[in-house]
Amino acid sequence: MEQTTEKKKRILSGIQPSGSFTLGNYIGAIRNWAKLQDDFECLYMVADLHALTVRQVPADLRARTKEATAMLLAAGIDTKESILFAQSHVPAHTQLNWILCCNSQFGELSRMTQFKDKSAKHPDNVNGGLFTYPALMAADILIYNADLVPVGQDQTQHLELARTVANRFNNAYSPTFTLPDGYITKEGAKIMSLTDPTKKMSKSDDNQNSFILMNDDRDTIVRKFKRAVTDSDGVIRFDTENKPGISNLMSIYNVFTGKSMDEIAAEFDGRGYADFKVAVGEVVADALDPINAEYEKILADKAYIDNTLKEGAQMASKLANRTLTKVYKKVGLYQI
Ligand code: AQP
Repeated sequence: MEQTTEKKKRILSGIQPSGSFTLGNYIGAIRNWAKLQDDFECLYMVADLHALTVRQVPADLRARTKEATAMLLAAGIDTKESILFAQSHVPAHTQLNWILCCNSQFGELSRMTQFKDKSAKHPDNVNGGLFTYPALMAADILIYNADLVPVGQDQTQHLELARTVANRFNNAYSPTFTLPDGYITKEGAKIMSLTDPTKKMSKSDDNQNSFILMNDDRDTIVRKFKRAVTDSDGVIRFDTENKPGISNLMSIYNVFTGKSMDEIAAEFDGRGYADFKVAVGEVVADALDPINAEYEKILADKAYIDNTLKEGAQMASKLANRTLTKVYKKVGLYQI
């Protein structure tokens, strides 16, 4: 009997160890990563090199790379199914980055809104890495010939650039890179800051109350939600334009309970914001508590973490070096 084995599509995604992971990172990325493992061939990367585009305290960056790995494992990344590695452990990324920099145009890189935003946020450190970040991101994706890249809205411009550069390279030399598509997950809602619900919740925010960390304890989680900035009309209704704070809390509650916005509005009808905020805090803590317990166990086992990263880097390098060798040959670098 003829057997048809359809090859799984390959996914690449990364997260910067630029701070401890927030609830935004969990809802928008990590939670989905675990689910994608069944249907796709997944490569997940702790993007330590990308984190360097903003000044980092070396000891903190080192510690956070280890913590990030432990958290990803605790949140369900299974190394029997997926490849988990640190970006700097696979040198082919930076090697391909150079080739792609030489195939990216100054004008294209100048148009990237993240470059403009981060330059404005760190005017004293508008470095070359920040400018060429999208070329490194393109290298991260193209080196594995990833078919799909789960991205938030903030990353679609970078993904488009990766496609442009891949296409340019394929036309200039010969077909080499797969053109990656964005993979938008249904539940990848953008979670907003608790202190300014018009801004994205970000791990590098200076205000500790603006975010929930995945490893915050229950009391901290509930306290932060109690303080969340909302509005004064006292009605629980989903309206991102006029009620961004309440709508953000409703989105979070929806993710963990599966209840629709109408059901949430009905559940808290006439009960006031205080009750609702505590309820949101409780469902978030219920979801994060078991992950945290696992995280603490894994974090205590340095050998396990190091071994995971080592094996991940070996497997990723094998795939990445294959692409890099082809690329080096095609652009005319002398082979010995
Ligand atoms: N608030 C958010 N809501 C939904 N998804 C989010 N992501 C980040 N914040 C939210 C998703 O998390 C993944 C990893 O992000 P990253 O580490 O590459 O950097 P980022 O998007 O810049 O995340 P942060 O937390 O805002 O980091 P900093 O403060 O260092 O810039 C991505 O898939 C992202 O969409």
